[in-house]
Amino acid sequence: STKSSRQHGSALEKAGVLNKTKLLDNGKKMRKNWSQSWTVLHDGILTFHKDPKSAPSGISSKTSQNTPEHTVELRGATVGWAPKDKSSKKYVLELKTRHGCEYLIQYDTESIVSDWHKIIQDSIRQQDRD
Ligand code: I3S
Repeated sequence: STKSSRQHGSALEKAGVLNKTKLLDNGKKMRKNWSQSWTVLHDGILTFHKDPKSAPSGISSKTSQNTPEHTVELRGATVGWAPKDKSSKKYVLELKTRHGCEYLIQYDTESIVSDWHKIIQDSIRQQDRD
C-alpha cells in the first residue's frame, strides 16, 4: 500500500440518505427490516447511521449520528444490482461482505443508487489493490 494509492482512495467518499436492510449477519439470516439511514463511505468503510429524525427524543442527534448502526468493511466485498426475488422495490443494490454479511441498499431515484453503486464498486477495487 502506497501513500499515492491512499490519496487516490481518499477521494472515494460520499454521504447521503438511503434505505437499507441487513439480510445476513456472518452467514446467519436476519429478519428483513427496511429503515432509512444516513450512509457514509470513507476510506473503504461504509457506515449506516440511524436517521436522527427517527431517533427517540432524549437521545441527542449527535450521538445517533456518530455511532453507526452498521459498519461494513468493503475489502473483499461485492456489490451489484439485487436479483428481483430479493425485493419488490426498485433500484436495489446487494452488498455482500467477505465475512458473510449481506445488505440491501435502495432509493427510489435511480441516479442516486447508481452513483452509490459506482463509488462502492470503486472503493472495493481500491481496497483490493492496497
Ligand atoms: O422479501 P420479503 O420477505 O417479501 O420482504 C418484505 C417483508 O419483509 C415485509 O415485511 P413483513 O413481512 O413484516 O410484512 C416488508 O414490509 C417489505 O418491505 C419486504 O419486501 P420488499 O420487497 O419491500 O423488500
